This record gives sequence, structure tokens and C-alpha cells, in this order.
Amino acid sequence: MMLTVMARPMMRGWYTSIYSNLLFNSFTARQTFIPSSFSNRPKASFFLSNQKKSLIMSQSASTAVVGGGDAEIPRFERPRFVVKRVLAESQKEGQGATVRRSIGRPELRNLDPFLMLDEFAVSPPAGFPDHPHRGFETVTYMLEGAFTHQDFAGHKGTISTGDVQWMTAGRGIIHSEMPAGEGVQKGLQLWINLSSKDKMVEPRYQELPSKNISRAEKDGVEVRIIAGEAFGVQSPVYTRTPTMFLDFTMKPGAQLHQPIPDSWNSFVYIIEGEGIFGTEDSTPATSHHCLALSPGDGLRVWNKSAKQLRFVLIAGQPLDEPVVQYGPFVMNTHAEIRQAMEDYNFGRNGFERAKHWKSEPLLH
Ligand code: FJE
Ligand code: FE
Repeated sequence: MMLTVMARPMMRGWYTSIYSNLLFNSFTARQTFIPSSFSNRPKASFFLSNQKKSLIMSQSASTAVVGGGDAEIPRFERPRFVVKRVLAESQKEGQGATVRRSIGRPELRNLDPFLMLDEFAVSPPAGFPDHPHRGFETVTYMLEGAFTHQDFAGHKGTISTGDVQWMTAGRGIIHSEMPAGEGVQKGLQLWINLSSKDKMVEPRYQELPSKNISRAEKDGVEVRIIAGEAFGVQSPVYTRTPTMFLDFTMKPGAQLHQPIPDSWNSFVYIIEGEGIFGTEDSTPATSHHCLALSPGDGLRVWNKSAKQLRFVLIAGQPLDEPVVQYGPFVMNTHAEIRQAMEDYNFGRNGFERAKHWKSEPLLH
């Protein structure tokens, strides 16, 4: 009896066949404990050359000038600047799928509470067939095309261009995520860690169709507010780990001053065009680059190019807890990881429905 139960979930499709690949290669098992994440320590200057340090000094002086005559432009005392710029190179994931991973690659770990950001571009029959999650949230934001998800609790849905699915895996989810149309379907998937008190919550979905996503526009800058607040407009999404997720489109010549809570970690991922981030004299950054930002109270951006610039700005309150990740399970201790694998294998503690579930094939 025990054996059949144990064997079953381990014997299925993609997740089984590349199980070890999945667990060991794409996400090296990690154990990280950063007692105090980089954003809430002045020690971040540790990342900086002397040249950059003098830049910070001159920035504070110029801040007052920028905010000077216009009460509407937030004035930052400590504007954030780019501490790391990384190109998200393509890699194979799932079953025949390609992703550009930024957060989660070796150069960009420890952006507490963020575990992974993948820009995916997937055509059928490639995709992400039945696989589990425990201990964190996945946010899927469609950029072009559509994806269908199905889970072991009977949830089934398709998200299309501009839609968001905010999934709290909590104690356990098994689902498939597959392209819903012919040709390339594109989007972003962000993994946000949950605090120890939330890791075993009941799974939950928040679906945000494009038409319900708040937008605001000001001086050549348009923002879609997926989580958090911008230009005085708030998203309805509930984030267990306090998170800001903004999608900005800036016209040529536009400028932006976006406040970010001081102690939060933050980064930018560029989708299209080129922009200047942090300090006005910095080298423009282009699509598929991820920019990790220093601590500070806000971000300044300039589009000095002739084309539109589109990027996401993501920020979150660090959890400051140990992180032990084993592929799709993210917990605080090795014992909890062992427990997660046992629960998954035996169909217990949230994985009960694993025993009798398999996603329906999609017809194309
Ligand atoms: C996963 C490998 C994976 N990025 N982007 C290991 F590929 C996945 C996984 C995804 C994923 C799914 C979508 Cl829709 C978009 C993704 C990785 O499903 F969960 C593990 N554990
Ligand atoms: Fe998934």
C-alpha cells in the first residue's frame, strides 16, 4: 500500500523524467541565511567602488534640485542606484521550454524575499507539466499570448496578455502550466518566498484579468499596478509577503520618480527599449537585463532614447529567515525539506490529492 502511494507521484511525465535535473541543475539546492538582507544595511556600499561612492555624495546634492520647484515630484533623500546589472541568458527548463532567468541565477541570489524571476517564451508542445510547489508564491504575468494552468484541486484557467495569476502555493500545490495557443507565448514568472508562519497556509489563487489591473498615467509614463501603489493608485492584490510589482511604460523623453519603501529589496527587469536607472549619467540598460538596486527611498528613471521603454519594478520586504530550497520546495530547514518530499511522495499534509490527479492534455 505504502509503496503504490509512494511510487505514483514519482512516476509521472516530465516532472519525473527530469526530476533530478530539475532539482539539482536548474535550481542548485541552496541554503542561504543572510541575517540581515543587503538592502537594510548601509553595508551595501560594500558593493561599491570608490567612484560609485563619490557618486552617491553628488546624488544627494542633485536630488534637491530635481524636486525643487515641483511639489508633485517625490524628492528622494537617498535615491536608489544600480548595484548589479545582469543579462538573463536563455536556459532550458520544464519540458522543452526556454526561459531567461534573472533572479535565482548564481549572480542574483539572495534578493530576499525573491527566489526566481523567469522571462519565458514557450510554444506547444513545450511547457511545464504536472509539478509540485510548497512554501512560496508564484506570480505569472502574461506579456503576449496565453497559458493554461490546471491543478489537483480542480482549478483550471487560462491567462492571456496582460493578465496576472498570483498563486500562493502554501502547504502544497501540484499543477501544470502549458501554452494555450499556437506559436510563442510569453510572460514573466516571479517566485516570492513566504515567511515561516505562512509557508503551510492553504493554497490560494488571486486572478487579475488585464481589465481589472489599475493603471495610472502621468507625463509620458504609464504604469500598470499589479501589486503595491504608484501615482496614488493601489492594487487590490493581497501580498502575504509585502511586495510591490509595477509595470512601467515610458515614452521617449519621459522621467520617473517612484518611491520604494526604504528597507525593501528591489530590482528592475527590462522588457523592451533602453533606459537610464538610478543616476542620470549611468550607462543605459536594455531588454533582458536585471538591475539590482541599492537601498534607498525611491528610484529615478530616464528614457533618453527614441523608443518606448518598458520595465517591471519589483520590491519586497525581506523576510530575514534561513532559506533552504530544493527545486520546487522552499522551506527554512533541511528537516522541513525532507518532510516536504515525504509529504509529496506519500500524498500527505496538503498533497493528499496528488494520489489521484493528472492534468488533462490540452488540445491544440
Ligand atoms: C519549476 C523547473 C521549472 N520557470 N516560468 C523547476 F521550470 C519549474 C517551472 C517554471 C516555470 C513555469 C512557468 Cl509557467 C514560467 C517558469 C520555471 O514550472 F517549478 C521547477 N521546480
Ligand atoms: Fe509551477
